[in-house]
Order: sequence, then C-alpha cells, then structure tokens
Amino acid sequence: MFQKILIANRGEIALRVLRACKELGIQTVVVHSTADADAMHVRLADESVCIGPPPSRDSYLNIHQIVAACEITGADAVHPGYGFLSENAKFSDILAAHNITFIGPSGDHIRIMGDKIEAKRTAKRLGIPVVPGSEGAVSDEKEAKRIAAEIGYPVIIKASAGGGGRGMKVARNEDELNVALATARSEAGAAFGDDAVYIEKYLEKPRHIELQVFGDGAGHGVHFGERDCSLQRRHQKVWEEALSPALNDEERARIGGICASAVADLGYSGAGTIEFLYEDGQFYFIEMNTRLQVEHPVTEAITGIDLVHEQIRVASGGGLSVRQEDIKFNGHAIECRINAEDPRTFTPSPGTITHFHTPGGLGIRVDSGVYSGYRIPPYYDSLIGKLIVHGRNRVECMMRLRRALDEFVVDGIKTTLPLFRDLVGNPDIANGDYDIHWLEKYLAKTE
Ligand code: MV4
Repeated sequence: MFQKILIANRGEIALRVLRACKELGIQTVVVHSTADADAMHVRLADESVCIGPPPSRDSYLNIHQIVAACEITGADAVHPGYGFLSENAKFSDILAAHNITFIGPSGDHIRIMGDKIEAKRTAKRLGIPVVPGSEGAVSDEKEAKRIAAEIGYPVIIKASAGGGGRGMKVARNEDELNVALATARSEAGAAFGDDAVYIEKYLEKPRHIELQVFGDGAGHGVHFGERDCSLQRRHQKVWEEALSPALNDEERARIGGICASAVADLGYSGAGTIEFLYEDGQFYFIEMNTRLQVEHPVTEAITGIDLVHEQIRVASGGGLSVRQEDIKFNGHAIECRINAEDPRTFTPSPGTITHFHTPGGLGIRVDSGVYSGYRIPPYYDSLIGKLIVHGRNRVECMMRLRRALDEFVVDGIKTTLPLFRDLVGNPDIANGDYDIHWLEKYLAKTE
C-alpha cells in the first residue's frame, strides 16, 4: 500500500480523496494555488505545497510543479481527481518515469479513449454496441455523403479530439452536410489542433446512460451499474441518478456484462465510465472516461462501495475488493450539483458565502469543501458541493431529496438550489420521464 498520496486537485473532490486516504491510514499531501490557501482540504491535509498563482495552467495543470511537490514530500502516488490532469496521458507517463504511481489507468489507455475515433474503434472491437457511422475519420464530402446515405439522415459530425459535446454539428439532409462537415472540421482544427472528424447517425431523443466500470489491470473487470445523467445544460450535468429509471434488470445485466468483459479484455486498470446514448431499448457507445467522475457518489450510495478506496487498492496492486457477484444494487440515489451560479441563466456567482448550513439525517450525503465565511475564487469551475440522497426506492429518494433541499442554506451568493426545488416537484421528473433535451426545453419554457 502507498505511504503518502499527493492529491492534485482542489475543491470537493480533493476533500473526497483526502477522506479516503485518511480512512486507509495513508499520509496526504495537497498541492494548491495561492487562491486556495484557505480551502478546507488544505487545512485537513498532513502537508500542503503551494504550487503557483491562481490560473490553472500555472498551478493545477503545471506538471513540473506537481512532480517537484512529489519529490519534496516523498509522495509515492498521485490522485488526480477529475478534470485538470486526470485524463492527461503525458502526466501519467511522466509520473511513471519518476517511479510515482498515477492513480488511474495507463497512459496508453488514456490516450486511446482521448481520441474519440480510436475509442469507438476499440469499443466496437471489444463487443460494445456503437452508433452506426463511419469506420474511422471521414476524408472528404464524397465519403461523408456516401456514409450519410447509407445510415440515413439526420447525421452528426463529431471531432475526434473533441468529446463532452465540443465540436459537433448536425446535418438533417444532404444540403446541410457540406456546411456541417466544413464547420466541424475547421472548429476542430482551431480548438484542438486536430481536424479529424467522424460521422454518426444522429439520435433525436436519447437518454445519457453511463456504466461505472473497474479493471484490476490483470484481466479482471466488474461493473457497478449505471447512472442516468440525461439532465444536462450545455453539456454540463445538473442532476444524476442511479440506477436509471429507464432500464429493467435484464437490460442492466446485459450491458453491464458487456462492459465488464470489455474492460477485462482491454487489461484496463482502475475506474472508468463507459458512456452510452440509450434510445428505444438500444445502447450506443459514445465515449469512455478514464477517471473518477463527479457523480460517482450515487453509485457508492446504491452499492455501499467506496470507489476511491477501490482506485487506491487497484493502483497499489492490491486488486479489487469485490467480485461481480458481491456487487448488489440497493435502493435509489440522486445527486444534485450545487453550483455558485444563477439558477436560471447559470451565470457564475463567485463571492463570499455568509452562511452555509447542510441538511442531514438518514440517506443524506453532502460532499463540499465550503463553509460559512468561505470566499469562492473566480478562477475555477462553479461546483461548490453535491447533495446526494439515497432511499429504498425512487419515490422515497425523491421525498427525502425534497426535504433535504428545504434544509439546505447557502447565503451570500446565488446557487442552483432553487432550480432543484423546482425540479423535485415536476411531474416528468417524478415519473423519470426525461431525455437529454428535457432540461434545456424546460428552462426555455419557464424563462
Ligand atoms: C450524440 C447525440 C445524438 N446522436 N451522438 C453530446 C456530448 C457528447 N458526449 C455526445 N453528445 C451527443 N452525441 C449522436 N450520434 C447527442 C449528443 C448530445 C448529448 C448527449 C448526452 C447528454 C446531453 C447531450 C446534449 C446534446 C447533445
């Protein structure tokens, strides 16, 4: 097991990882920018190293400073959290060259999944169902037209270096195809320095369903069920639940089995998320994320398994603590992302939190590093906490969520809490009847 883990992140996830390390009796080092000197995880860590000024590129993304902090403190492993360097293959390689363990998959697996064409090719080879479309990159208009005619309109053009919704263009007929292809390609070139694009059948009303998987790096893989993350705005998840209200046990076991064998066959190590669009009873692979995700607590709630413990165990060579047959799904969990934003326009609202009071009681978890008097710096994302509610079934979970939202107090800044108080009383949400476009339509209607 590791002696000392360096946490290369900030905010609620740095605190989340710190808690796991403490439970496992592992010493902790946190790195932070000058803007985060008074953060909760910095106070709670055994050691802290200030690695630079507020901008991320000078601190949380500064690989050399982070490696130096490992050398100075004698950390033998790094947990990257999510975002920042968590899916940076070069960072993983550099740590390996310094004999420091990256708590995550190999650089090669990160690289494959970061290239969306390569990821899709790999998924298909491993028996994962993918969206019909081009085999690899499309070279020109002629090829795009031929493929679009084959799969039928509408189609979507995606950037191979994109992901998370960046650089996508929909074409509803042949007339729209040339423009979609040209804009997607030039935007991809400008944004990512790689203008490779691929084409897919455009699904009109899918749900976003993602499978939590784990590999031990030695040919074993398990799945921890799915999360439904269909409620998004501008590709930012807002509300996530486990399990999905849309799946039955048979569908879950089938797609879960496929994903678990895929990570096993890949020799994958650590936590991963396999993202699907789900429409009319069919799953279509879109991307795989090679990190712990923001919404991992809903999976922890229904399985009772600490996913950060598992990441640390696997990275240290101790293997997974569970076999597939040990993983049982108990009840239902929902996560609300509490952002320091206007609840309608989502404009960031940094500032000082004058009063912070979190709900409690059975089935309630709040992951947050903020406190009364905390000043939210304007340099980073606006997530200030997550409310995770668990119940024996979805109805109980929703009742408990409504009560928890009533108790939650965040004064001094705007937050997304009022939006969740609206959503929890909405009939479509109560029925689990929503797709990836539901939230944007709802926000447009209730403007
Ligand atoms: C799609 C799609 C429809 N058809 N692919 C957006 C983020 C990226 N991960 C994939 N995305 C989409 N890919 C096909 N073939 C619609 C989306 C999409 C979306 C997906 C998940 C959650 C929210 C979304 C919002 C708009 C579009």
